[in-house]
Amino acid sequence: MSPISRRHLMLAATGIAAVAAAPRVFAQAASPAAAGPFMLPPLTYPIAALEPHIDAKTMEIHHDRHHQAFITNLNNFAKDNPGIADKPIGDVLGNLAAVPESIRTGVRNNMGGHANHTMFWQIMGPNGGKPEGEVLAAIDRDLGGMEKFQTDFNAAGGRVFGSGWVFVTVDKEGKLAIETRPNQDNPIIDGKRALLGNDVWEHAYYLNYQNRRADYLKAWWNTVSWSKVSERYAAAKAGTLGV
Ligand code: MN3
Repeated sequence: MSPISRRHLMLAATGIAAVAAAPRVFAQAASPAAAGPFMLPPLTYPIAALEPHIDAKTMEIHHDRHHQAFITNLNNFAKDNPGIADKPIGDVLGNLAAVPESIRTGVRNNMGGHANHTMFWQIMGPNGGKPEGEVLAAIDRDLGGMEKFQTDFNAAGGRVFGSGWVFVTVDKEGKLAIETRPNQDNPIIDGKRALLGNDVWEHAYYLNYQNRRADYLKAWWNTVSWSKVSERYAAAKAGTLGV
């Protein structure tokens, strides 16, 4: 091969790689470790992995921009208030009265958003499987079985007025309950833990579903990774579930 054609091939390959990698380059550039102490957790699956239920563009905007904005805001708060980064998130959000009044609402919203979305990315994934073992037993015992659970969860998510979340909380005995929270509040504020939850802010579904939140809530179940939910359930009972 001549040097010219080899160079041409290399340029072509570089160009293809650059185009394919563009969205992720943005995400990585937006979360440099040096800018911490708070960092955007990377997705552990490809950005298009949840299609057709959640499209890649929604995931990109949601993860790389919305979640990143919480991280950026928290890092700005931490410049003058490093204490908010020294403790586990549950300790900060579980005792908001100890946060300086000037940043209390900002910490509640942005750290809540960070906690909620960290959980959200974690409990989704391709080939999510079905609930089994202890989690399935708890769903049967506390939530009336899968069908009633999903119906009740979707109904609760549909009733959230404006922006907020629908969660399944889990206590240290492993007992489950459905609850909703406004804005970016997380059950951790009250010392509880979210086993799983769905984001019903419009940014989570508007590109694909527009105003059809009920359709999104129904389709979202296809994205739940039950093995991750099982890990979180075990961690909650062991008292080691962070957010
Ligand atoms: Mn969101």
